[in-house]
Amino acid sequence: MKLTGKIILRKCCAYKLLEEVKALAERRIIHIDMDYFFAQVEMRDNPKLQGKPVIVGGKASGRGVVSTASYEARKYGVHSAMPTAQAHKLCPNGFYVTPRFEAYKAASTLIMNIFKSYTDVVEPLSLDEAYLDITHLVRPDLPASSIAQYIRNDIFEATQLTSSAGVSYNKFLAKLASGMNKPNGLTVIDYRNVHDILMALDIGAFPGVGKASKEKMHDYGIYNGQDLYDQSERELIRLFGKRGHGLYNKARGIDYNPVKTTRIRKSVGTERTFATDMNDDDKILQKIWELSHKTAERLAKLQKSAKTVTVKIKTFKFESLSKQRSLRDPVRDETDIYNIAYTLYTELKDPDIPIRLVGVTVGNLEKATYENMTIYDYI
Ligand code: TTP
Ligand code: MG
Ligand code: MG
Repeated sequence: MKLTGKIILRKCCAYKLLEEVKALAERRIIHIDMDYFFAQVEMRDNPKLQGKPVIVGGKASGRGVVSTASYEARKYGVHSAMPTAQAHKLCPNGFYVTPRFEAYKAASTLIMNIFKSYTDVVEPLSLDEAYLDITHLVRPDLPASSIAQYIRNDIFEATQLTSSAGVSYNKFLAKLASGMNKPNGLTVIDYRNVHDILMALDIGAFPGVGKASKEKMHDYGIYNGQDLYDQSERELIRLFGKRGHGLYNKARGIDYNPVKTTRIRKSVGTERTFATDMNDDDKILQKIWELSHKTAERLAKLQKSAKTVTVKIKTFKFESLSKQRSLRDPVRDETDIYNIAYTLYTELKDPDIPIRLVGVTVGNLEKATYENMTIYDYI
Protein backbone atom coordinates (compact mmCIF):
# COMPACT_ATOMS: atom_id res chain seq x y z
CA MET A 1 0.00 0.00 0.00
CA LYS A 2 2.71 2.35 1.05
CA LEU A 3 4.64 1.71 -2.11
CA THR A 4 1.64 2.39 -4.30
CA GLY A 5 1.08 5.62 -2.43
CA LYS A 6 4.63 6.65 -3.18
CA ILE A 7 4.30 5.83 -6.81
CA ILE A 8 1.12 7.84 -7.09
CA LEU A 9 2.79 10.72 -5.30
CA ARG A 10 5.74 10.58 -7.67
CA LYS A 11 3.43 10.56 -10.63
CA CYS A 12 1.58 13.56 -9.27
CA CYS A 13 4.81 15.45 -8.76
CA ALA A 14 6.02 14.57 -12.22
CA TYR A 15 2.67 15.53 -13.62
CA LYS A 16 2.71 18.83 -11.76
CA LEU A 17 6.20 19.59 -12.99
CA LEU A 18 5.19 18.71 -16.51
CA GLU A 19 2.21 21.04 -16.25
CA GLU A 20 4.47 23.83 -15.03
CA VAL A 21 6.91 23.34 -17.83
CA LYS A 22 4.07 23.18 -20.31
CA ALA A 23 2.55 26.33 -18.89
CA LEU A 24 5.83 28.17 -19.39
CA ALA A 25 6.51 26.66 -22.78
CA GLU A 26 3.04 27.40 -23.98
CA ARG A 27 2.75 30.98 -22.96
CA ARG A 28 1.58 33.20 -25.79
CA ILE A 29 3.11 36.64 -25.50
CA ILE A 30 2.74 39.57 -27.85
CA HIS A 31 4.87 42.71 -27.79
CA ILE A 32 3.50 45.64 -29.71
CA ASP A 33 5.41 48.83 -30.39
CA MET A 34 4.22 51.76 -32.47
CA ASP A 35 6.38 52.74 -35.44
CA TYR A 36 8.31 56.09 -35.21
CA PHE A 37 5.56 57.01 -32.78
CA PHE A 38 5.82 60.78 -32.20
CA ALA A 39 6.83 61.36 -35.84
CA GLN A 40 4.02 59.18 -37.17
CA VAL A 41 1.44 61.12 -35.16
CA GLU A 42 2.83 64.36 -36.59
CA MET A 43 2.72 62.98 -40.14
CA ARG A 44 -0.83 61.76 -39.65
CA ASP A 45 -1.95 65.18 -38.43
CA ASN A 46 -0.09 67.15 -41.08
CA PRO A 47 -0.32 65.56 -44.54
CA LYS A 48 2.43 67.87 -45.83
CA LEU A 49 4.86 65.78 -43.81
CA GLN A 50 3.89 62.49 -45.50
CA GLY A 51 6.91 60.62 -46.84
CA LYS A 52 9.29 63.33 -45.61
CA PRO A 53 12.25 63.12 -43.24
CA VAL A 54 10.49 64.26 -40.05
CA ILE A 55 12.35 64.87 -36.82
CA VAL A 56 10.49 65.46 -33.56
CA GLY A 57 12.45 66.94 -30.71
CA GLY A 58 13.63 69.92 -28.73
CA LYS A 59 14.94 73.01 -30.44
CA ALA A 60 18.54 72.98 -31.68
CA SER A 61 19.09 76.43 -30.19
CA GLY A 62 18.00 75.28 -26.74
CA ARG A 63 20.30 72.25 -26.69
CA GLY A 64 17.29 70.08 -27.49
CA VAL A 65 17.53 66.41 -28.33
CA VAL A 66 15.72 64.31 -30.91
CA SER A 67 12.74 62.40 -29.50
CA THR A 68 12.37 60.36 -32.65
CA ALA A 69 12.68 60.52 -36.40
CA SER A 70 10.69 59.11 -39.32
CA TYR A 71 12.32 56.24 -41.20
CA GLU A 72 13.11 58.66 -44.04
CA ALA A 73 15.10 60.79 -41.58
CA ARG A 74 16.80 57.74 -40.09
CA LYS A 75 18.42 57.13 -43.48
CA TYR A 76 20.50 60.25 -42.78
CA GLY A 77 21.70 58.79 -39.49
CA VAL A 78 19.30 60.75 -37.30
CA HIS A 79 18.12 58.88 -34.20
CA SER A 80 16.51 59.32 -30.78
CA ALA A 81 18.50 61.10 -28.07
CA MET A 82 20.84 62.75 -30.58
CA PRO A 83 21.28 66.53 -30.12
CA THR A 84 18.91 68.30 -32.52
CA ALA A 85 21.82 70.49 -33.63
CA GLN A 86 23.64 67.37 -34.84
CA ALA A 87 20.48 66.17 -36.62
CA HIS A 88 20.38 69.50 -38.50
CA LYS A 89 23.90 68.84 -39.76
CA LEU A 90 23.07 65.31 -40.90
CA CYS A 91 19.69 66.18 -42.36
CA PRO A 92 19.55 69.89 -43.19
CA ASN A 93 16.40 69.50 -45.31
CA GLY A 94 14.50 67.65 -42.62
CA PHE A 95 11.17 68.81 -41.24
CA TYR A 96 11.72 69.66 -37.59
CA VAL A 97 8.71 69.55 -35.29
CA THR A 98 8.43 70.29 -31.57
CA PRO A 99 6.65 67.58 -29.59
CA ARG A 100 2.92 67.72 -28.89
CA PHE A 101 2.68 65.40 -25.93
CA GLU A 102 -1.07 65.71 -25.60
CA ALA A 103 -1.53 64.24 -29.07
CA TYR A 104 0.81 61.32 -28.28
CA LYS A 105 -0.91 60.72 -24.97
CA ALA A 106 -4.33 60.66 -26.67
CA ALA A 107 -3.12 58.06 -29.20
CA SER A 108 -1.48 56.08 -26.42
CA THR A 109 -4.72 55.91 -24.42
CA LEU A 110 -6.58 54.55 -27.45
CA ILE A 111 -3.88 51.92 -28.02
CA MET A 112 -3.77 50.81 -24.39
CA ASN A 113 -7.56 50.47 -24.35
CA ILE A 114 -7.40 48.22 -27.40
CA PHE A 115 -4.83 46.01 -25.63
CA LYS A 116 -7.06 45.79 -22.58
CA SER A 117 -10.02 44.81 -24.73
CA TYR A 118 -8.10 41.63 -25.67
CA THR A 119 -6.61 40.61 -22.32
CA ASP A 120 -6.35 41.82 -18.76
CA VAL A 121 -2.69 40.90 -18.69
CA VAL A 122 -1.13 43.99 -20.23
CA GLU A 123 2.18 45.49 -19.21
CA PRO A 124 2.75 48.92 -20.75
CA LEU A 125 6.42 49.81 -21.11
CA SER A 126 6.04 53.34 -22.37
CA LEU A 127 3.51 55.43 -24.26
CA ASP A 128 3.91 53.38 -27.42
CA GLU A 129 4.48 49.79 -26.39
CA ALA A 130 3.27 46.97 -24.19
CA TYR A 131 3.50 43.26 -23.55
CA LEU A 132 0.30 41.25 -23.68
CA ASP A 133 -0.11 37.75 -22.33
CA ILE A 134 -2.83 36.06 -24.36
CA THR A 135 -2.21 32.52 -23.08
CA HIS A 136 -5.57 32.39 -21.40
CA LEU A 137 -7.71 33.85 -24.14
CA VAL A 138 -10.81 31.84 -24.80
CA ARG A 139 -9.80 31.24 -28.42
CA PRO A 140 -6.86 28.83 -28.14
CA ASP A 141 -7.62 27.69 -31.68
CA LEU A 142 -6.53 31.05 -33.08
CA PRO A 143 -2.80 31.36 -33.61
CA ALA A 144 -1.27 34.15 -31.54
CA SER A 145 -0.09 35.78 -34.75
CA SER A 146 -3.70 36.19 -35.92
CA ILE A 147 -4.59 37.84 -32.64
CA ALA A 148 -1.60 40.15 -33.02
CA GLN A 149 -2.80 41.01 -36.51
CA TYR A 150 -6.31 41.78 -35.22
CA ILE A 151 -4.82 44.09 -32.62
CA ARG A 152 -2.70 45.89 -35.21
CA ASN A 153 -5.77 46.32 -37.40
CA ASP A 154 -7.76 47.71 -34.49
CA ILE A 155 -4.96 50.14 -33.68
CA PHE A 156 -4.85 51.34 -37.27
CA GLU A 157 -8.59 51.73 -37.43
CA ALA A 158 -8.70 53.75 -34.20
CA THR A 159 -5.61 55.89 -34.75
CA GLN A 160 -4.53 55.59 -38.42
CA LEU A 161 -1.11 54.64 -37.08
CA THR A 162 0.96 51.57 -37.89
CA SER A 163 2.59 49.38 -35.29
CA SER A 164 4.85 46.35 -35.24
CA ALA A 165 4.19 43.16 -33.33
CA GLY A 166 6.35 40.35 -32.04
CA VAL A 167 4.82 37.03 -31.06
CA SER A 168 6.57 34.37 -29.04
CA TYR A 169 6.49 32.26 -25.90
CA ASN A 170 8.21 34.74 -23.59
CA LYS A 171 8.76 38.47 -23.17
CA PHE A 172 12.36 38.60 -24.27
CA LEU A 173 11.65 36.86 -27.58
CA ALA A 174 8.40 38.75 -28.22
CA LYS A 175 10.19 42.08 -27.87
CA LEU A 176 13.07 40.92 -30.00
CA ALA A 177 10.58 39.81 -32.66
CA SER A 178 8.66 43.10 -32.73
CA GLY A 179 11.83 44.95 -33.67
CA MET A 180 12.80 42.57 -36.46
CA ASN A 181 10.49 43.79 -39.21
CA LYS A 182 9.84 47.39 -38.36
CA PRO A 183 7.97 49.41 -39.50
CA ASN A 184 4.54 47.81 -39.92
CA GLY A 185 5.80 44.26 -39.37
CA LEU A 186 4.62 41.12 -37.65
CA THR A 187 7.21 38.56 -36.62
CA VAL A 188 6.85 35.23 -34.90
CA ILE A 189 9.65 33.53 -33.00
CA ASP A 190 8.86 29.92 -32.20
CA TYR A 191 10.73 26.68 -31.67
CA ARG A 192 11.51 26.41 -35.36
CA ASN A 193 13.42 29.65 -35.81
CA VAL A 194 14.50 30.60 -32.29
CA HIS A 195 17.88 28.92 -32.43
CA ASP A 196 19.01 30.48 -35.71
CA ILE A 197 17.80 33.94 -34.67
CA LEU A 198 19.50 33.86 -31.30
CA MET A 199 22.78 32.42 -32.50
CA ALA A 200 23.18 35.20 -35.09
CA LEU A 201 22.06 37.96 -32.71
CA ASP A 202 24.57 40.68 -31.88
CA ILE A 203 25.55 40.43 -28.23
CA GLY A 204 24.51 44.06 -27.67
CA ALA A 205 20.93 43.15 -28.60
CA PHE A 206 20.54 40.84 -25.59
CA PRO A 207 18.58 42.54 -22.80
CA GLY A 208 20.78 43.83 -20.04
CA VAL A 209 23.86 44.06 -22.24
CA GLY A 210 24.52 47.79 -22.30
CA LYS A 211 27.55 49.61 -23.64
CA ALA A 212 29.88 48.59 -20.81
CA SER A 213 28.92 44.91 -20.74
CA LYS A 214 29.13 44.77 -24.52
CA GLU A 215 32.75 45.86 -24.33
CA LYS A 216 33.43 43.34 -21.62
CA MET A 217 31.80 40.64 -23.75
CA HIS A 218 34.03 41.60 -26.67
CA ASP A 219 37.07 41.38 -24.40
CA TYR A 220 36.13 37.77 -23.78
CA GLY A 221 35.50 37.07 -27.46
CA ILE A 222 31.72 37.05 -27.15
CA TYR A 223 30.25 38.85 -30.14
CA ASN A 224 26.96 37.09 -30.78
CA GLY A 225 24.42 34.65 -29.39
CA GLN A 226 26.45 31.64 -30.51
CA ASP A 227 29.49 32.86 -28.57
CA LEU A 228 27.25 33.41 -25.54
CA TYR A 229 25.69 29.98 -25.97
CA ASP A 230 29.14 28.41 -25.95
CA GLN A 231 29.96 29.75 -22.47
CA SER A 232 29.29 27.62 -19.42
CA GLU A 233 26.86 28.98 -16.86
CA ARG A 234 29.62 28.96 -14.27
CA GLU A 235 31.86 31.08 -16.51
CA LEU A 236 29.10 33.62 -17.19
CA ILE A 237 28.38 33.93 -13.47
CA ARG A 238 32.10 34.40 -12.83
CA LEU A 239 32.21 37.18 -15.45
CA PHE A 240 28.88 38.90 -14.89
CA GLY A 241 27.81 37.98 -11.37
CA LYS A 242 24.11 37.48 -10.77
CA ARG A 243 23.25 38.42 -14.36
CA GLY A 244 25.25 35.47 -15.65
CA HIS A 245 22.43 33.05 -15.01
CA GLY A 246 19.93 35.20 -16.94
CA LEU A 247 22.35 35.57 -19.86
CA TYR A 248 22.93 31.82 -19.98
CA ASN A 249 19.16 31.35 -20.19
CA LYS A 250 18.63 34.10 -22.75
CA ALA A 251 21.11 32.44 -25.13
CA ARG A 252 18.79 29.42 -24.94
CA GLY A 253 15.64 31.45 -25.50
CA ILE A 254 14.56 31.02 -21.88
CA ASP A 255 12.92 33.86 -19.97
CA TYR A 256 10.54 33.15 -17.11
CA ASN A 257 9.53 36.78 -16.47
CA PRO A 258 5.76 37.08 -16.30
CA VAL A 259 3.86 39.89 -17.98
CA LYS A 260 3.22 42.20 -15.07
CA THR A 261 -0.09 44.00 -15.08
CA THR A 262 0.18 47.46 -13.63
CA ARG A 263 -1.15 47.93 -10.18
CA ILE A 264 -2.06 51.29 -8.77
CA ARG A 265 0.74 52.06 -6.40
CA LYS A 266 0.37 54.30 -3.40
CA SER A 267 4.04 54.54 -2.56
CA VAL A 268 7.46 53.50 -3.72
CA GLY A 269 10.38 52.92 -1.47
CA THR A 270 13.44 50.96 -0.55
CA GLU A 271 15.21 50.21 2.69
CA ARG A 272 18.48 48.62 3.74
CA THR A 273 19.57 46.80 6.84
CA PHE A 274 23.18 47.35 7.85
CA ALA A 275 25.41 44.37 8.54
CA THR A 276 26.29 45.87 11.94
CA ASP A 277 24.65 48.61 14.01
CA MET A 278 25.68 51.87 12.39
CA ASN A 279 26.38 55.30 13.77
CA ASP A 280 28.52 56.77 11.04
CA ASP A 281 26.60 59.64 9.41
CA ASP A 282 28.72 59.55 6.26
CA LYS A 283 28.00 55.91 5.64
CA ILE A 284 24.30 56.26 6.45
CA LEU A 285 23.96 59.28 4.17
CA GLN A 286 25.74 57.40 1.42
CA LYS A 287 23.10 54.69 1.83
CA ILE A 288 20.33 57.31 1.78
CA TRP A 289 21.78 58.62 -1.48
CA GLU A 290 21.70 55.12 -2.97
CA LEU A 291 18.13 54.59 -1.78
CA SER A 292 17.07 57.97 -3.22
CA HIS A 293 18.64 56.99 -6.54
CA LYS A 294 16.78 53.65 -6.57
CA THR A 295 13.52 55.32 -5.62
CA ALA A 296 13.92 57.89 -8.41
CA GLU A 297 14.59 55.08 -10.87
CA ARG A 298 11.43 53.29 -9.85
CA LEU A 299 9.40 56.48 -10.06
CA ALA A 300 10.73 57.04 -13.58
CA LYS A 301 9.68 53.54 -14.56
CA LEU A 302 6.19 54.22 -13.27
CA GLN A 303 6.22 57.67 -14.89
CA LYS A 304 5.15 59.15 -11.56
CA SER A 305 6.25 61.92 -9.29
CA ALA A 306 5.69 62.09 -5.54
CA LYS A 307 4.31 64.64 -3.12
CA THR A 308 5.62 63.12 0.09
CA VAL A 309 9.03 61.85 1.14
CA THR A 310 9.46 59.67 4.21
CA VAL A 311 12.62 58.55 5.95
CA LYS A 312 12.45 55.60 8.27
CA ILE A 313 15.09 54.32 10.64
CA LYS A 314 15.19 51.38 12.99
CA THR A 315 17.36 51.83 16.06
CA PHE A 316 19.68 49.15 17.42
CA LYS A 317 16.88 48.44 19.91
CA PHE A 318 14.52 47.68 16.99
CA GLU A 319 12.53 50.81 17.61
CA SER A 320 11.08 52.16 14.34
CA LEU A 321 10.97 55.91 13.77
CA SER A 322 9.91 57.82 10.73
CA LYS A 323 9.46 61.36 9.56
CA GLN A 324 7.55 62.61 6.55
CA ARG A 325 7.46 65.80 4.55
CA SER A 326 4.60 66.83 2.29
CA LEU A 327 5.59 68.90 -0.70
CA ARG A 328 3.82 71.56 -2.68
CA ASP A 329 5.65 70.63 -5.87
CA PRO A 330 6.03 66.93 -6.59
CA VAL A 331 9.52 65.45 -6.86
CA ARG A 332 10.93 62.72 -9.06
CA ASP A 333 14.60 63.51 -9.32
CA GLU A 334 17.16 61.64 -7.19
CA THR A 335 18.82 64.84 -6.00
CA ASP A 336 15.52 66.37 -4.88
CA ILE A 337 14.53 63.19 -3.07
CA TYR A 338 17.94 62.98 -1.43
CA ASN A 339 17.92 66.61 -0.29
CA ILE A 340 14.61 66.15 1.49
CA ALA A 341 15.62 62.75 2.86
CA TYR A 342 18.84 64.29 4.15
CA THR A 343 16.95 66.95 6.12
CA LEU A 344 14.49 64.39 7.49
CA TYR A 345 17.34 62.13 8.52
CA THR A 346 19.15 64.88 10.42
CA GLU A 347 15.91 65.73 12.23
CA LEU A 348 15.23 62.11 13.05
CA LYS A 349 18.55 60.65 14.01
CA ASP A 350 19.83 60.81 17.57
CA PRO A 351 23.65 61.08 17.36
CA ASP A 352 24.04 58.75 20.35
CA ILE A 353 21.82 55.97 19.06
CA PRO A 354 23.14 53.61 16.38
CA ILE A 355 20.70 52.33 13.82
CA ARG A 356 20.29 49.02 12.02
CA LEU A 357 18.06 50.04 9.13
CA VAL A 358 17.32 53.06 6.99
CA GLY A 359 14.59 53.49 4.39
CA VAL A 360 13.44 56.15 1.90
CA THR A 361 9.85 56.08 0.68
CA VAL A 362 7.97 58.47 -1.56
CA GLY A 363 4.20 58.60 -1.61
CA ASN A 364 1.15 60.48 -2.79
CA LEU A 365 2.13 59.59 -6.32
CA GLU A 366 0.80 61.38 -9.30
CA LYS A 367 1.31 61.10 -13.03
CA ALA A 368 4.51 62.86 -13.97
CA THR A 369 3.82 65.84 -16.16
CA TYR A 370 5.33 65.57 -19.60
CA GLU A 371 7.28 68.77 -19.16
CA ASN A 372 9.18 67.07 -16.37
CA MET A 373 9.95 63.94 -18.31
CA THR A 374 13.44 63.13 -19.36
CA ILE A 375 14.26 61.01 -22.35
CA TYR A 376 15.03 58.18 -19.95
CA ASP A 377 11.32 57.87 -19.28
CA TYR A 378 10.86 56.40 -22.72
CA ILE A 379 13.60 53.86 -22.71
P1 TTP B 1 10.46 54.01 -29.48
O1 TTP B 1 9.38 52.99 -29.56
O2 TTP B 1 11.78 53.59 -28.92
O3 TTP B 1 10.80 54.57 -30.94
P2 TTP B 1 9.81 55.00 -32.09
O4 TTP B 1 8.41 54.55 -31.83
O5 TTP B 1 9.96 56.46 -32.34
O6 TTP B 1 10.43 54.23 -33.34
P3 TTP B 1 10.39 52.68 -33.64
O7 TTP B 1 9.68 52.01 -32.53
O8 TTP B 1 9.68 52.56 -34.97
O9 TTP B 1 11.83 52.28 -33.76
O10 TTP B 1 9.97 55.26 -28.67
C1 TTP B 1 8.62 55.69 -28.69
C2 TTP B 1 8.56 57.20 -28.55
O11 TTP B 1 9.19 57.61 -27.34
C3 TTP B 1 9.27 57.93 -29.66
O12 TTP B 1 8.45 58.11 -30.80
C4 TTP B 1 9.63 59.21 -28.99
C5 TTP B 1 9.85 58.85 -27.56
N1 TTP B 1 11.30 58.74 -27.26
C6 TTP B 1 11.98 59.88 -26.81
O13 TTP B 1 11.39 60.93 -26.62
N2 TTP B 1 13.31 59.78 -26.56
C7 TTP B 1 14.03 58.62 -26.77
O14 TTP B 1 15.24 58.58 -26.55
C8 TTP B 1 13.31 57.47 -27.23
C9 TTP B 1 14.06 56.17 -27.46
C10 TTP B 1 11.96 57.58 -27.46
MG1 MG C 1 8.09 52.64 -31.19
MG1 MG D 1 8.71 51.94 -27.86
